[in-house]
Amino acid sequence: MQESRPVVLVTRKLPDAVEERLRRECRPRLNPQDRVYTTEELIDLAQGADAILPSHTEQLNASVIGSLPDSVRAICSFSVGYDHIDLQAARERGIVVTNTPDVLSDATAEIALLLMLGAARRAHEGAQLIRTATWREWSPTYQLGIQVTGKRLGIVGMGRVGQVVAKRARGFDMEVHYHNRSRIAPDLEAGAIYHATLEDLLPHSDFLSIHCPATPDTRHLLNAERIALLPDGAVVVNTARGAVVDDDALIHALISGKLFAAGLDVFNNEPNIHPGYRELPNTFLLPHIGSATRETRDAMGFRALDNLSAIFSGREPRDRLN
Ligand code: 8YV
Repeated sequence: MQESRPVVLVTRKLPDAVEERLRRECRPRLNPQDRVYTTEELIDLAQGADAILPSHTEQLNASVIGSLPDSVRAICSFSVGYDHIDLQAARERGIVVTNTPDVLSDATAEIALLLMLGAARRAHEGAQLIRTATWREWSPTYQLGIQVTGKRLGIVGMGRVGQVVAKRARGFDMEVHYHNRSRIAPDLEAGAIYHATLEDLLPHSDFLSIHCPATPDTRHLLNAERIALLPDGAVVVNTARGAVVDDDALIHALISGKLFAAGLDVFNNEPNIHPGYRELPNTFLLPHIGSATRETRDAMGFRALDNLSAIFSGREPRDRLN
């Protein structure tokens, strides 16, 4: 009998439960060493594969997609973001592309809140004092941060993650403002105040949390001119993509005191981030762990597999992007 299970190139080591299901439902080419493949290796390993299950660490730009073998019919990404995949190039080659929305909204919103709190309450400096045994004193004016409770939160991109962040922020009595390409329905807004332009939103944002995708339009969306529109002493948080922020402008504003602090989980050129961030005491930095919970990484894998299995059983995948 001819084997009908699709051959799937899985570029990164996935959670055990996901790999078990992969072995049951597909013929996976796994990466137990979890080495990040070069483009050449990826193209080589894709020979004869029916599908690729990449993470955001693989750049599937037009040239890579153009070099994939004809056998590849689907790219089911283990990510909600898809800035690493050229959708148009994939469409032209008849390759279906999917992502994993919804299942990581809670985990990513948790990290946004952690960054907000950590940046505002100087968690990096405090932790450093403890770890380096340099904590010498307590005083009423020592290590003063700024309070999150009751402040205004500006959300850039009120999609799935932005909406969960707004909901959690209400638990801190924050007044939620947002900018989105279009206004969302009143029941989803839940009292959040819509601003038709980013320029309108910024002056209302004591805290600014970025949740828009990285596209050519949003590249360096947070630049020097826009940072200048934030209230003095604002806190900027990014759990979306580094490309949305102009690093030099953000670092300059953190040094000048225009901004009180920044909490960042995503960066340009990860993991070789702009060294300026590391040198500043008022940055609270995490290594792209927005969706890194056991529950969520399982759910992302299963969602990618649901999409894959739909495609190879002739059904429309739930999360088709192109
Ligand atoms: C993932 C993310 O960890 O899903 C995304 O877009 O940024 C992260 O939460 C990563 O992309 C996995 O490929």
